[in-house]
Amino acid sequence: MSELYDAILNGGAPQAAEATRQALEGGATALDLVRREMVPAMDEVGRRFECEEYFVPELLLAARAMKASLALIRPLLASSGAQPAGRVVIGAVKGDLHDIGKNIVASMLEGGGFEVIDLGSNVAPEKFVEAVRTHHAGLVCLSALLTVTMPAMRATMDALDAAGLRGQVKVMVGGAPVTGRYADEIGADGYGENAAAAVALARKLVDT
Ligand code: B12
Repeated sequence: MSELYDAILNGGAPQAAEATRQALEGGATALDLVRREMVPAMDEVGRRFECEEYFVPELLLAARAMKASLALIRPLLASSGAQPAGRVVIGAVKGDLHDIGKNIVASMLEGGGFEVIDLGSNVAPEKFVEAVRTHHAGLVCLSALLTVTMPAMRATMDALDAAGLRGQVKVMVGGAPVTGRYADEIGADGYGENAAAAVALARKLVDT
């Protein structure tokens, strides 16, 4: 693993940005860095958290380092002005502050040619409804990392339904505790395990 992996694991934001710059200059692609360094580093952070080697402060530092790197990578993943493949509203559901995976999905969707409206984290159902209306989005992506925030996905589905928008938007869900079965249960149109799967599924959903 490279310096970027270590920088994220050690929570060094300036080091992560520098390692990202160097790797890009050395010819690495943005996608390579996400897949081979950033996601594995956050997986390791998660593992250390689970076995109590890391605590919340370390998580926050790692997340900050990841963001510093993502800020440099994001523009490279975004498409170069071609006709958008579709318009997507994305956010982490109400109560959920985890936004790293959601940010990666958003960046990859941009890289896949979608126009992405990122509502951030802790997004209330009515905010999703408002954004779909305002931006005439064809796809909504909901992210949840906590089992206790998964019900907010269902609440968001219900809010879209109550607003009469369910017929015009597809909904895709994801996040570590979310499963395909849960997606079916709440009536979502699809579930993606990771950012690459999210892009493939988004393409499929906007085509149907
Ligand atoms: C970083 C982190 C934090 C950071 C978040 C910083 C940030 N800005 O995001 C901080 C410190 C804030 C945090 C806080 C908490 N956390 Co936390 N956190 C994590 C950790 C270590 C990593 C998450 C992460 O970023 N993973 C890396 C990314 C790349 O992966 P990902 O998010 O899964 O996303 C990928 C896929 O899931 C998918 N995906 C994600 N979203 C979507 C959406 C769609 C539409 C699609 C298709 C795909 C998709 O694609 C992504 C890219 O491949 C996880 C452990 C883990 N291993 O997951 C715990 C974890 C999620 N946290 C946990 C907990 C308990 C908490 C706290 C309650 C802790 C506390 N006691 O305060 C709080 C809750 C805060 C809140 N209200 O949200 C638990 C959740 C347990 C559960 N099942 O409910 C975990 C699993 C740790 C654990 N084992 O205990 N956390």
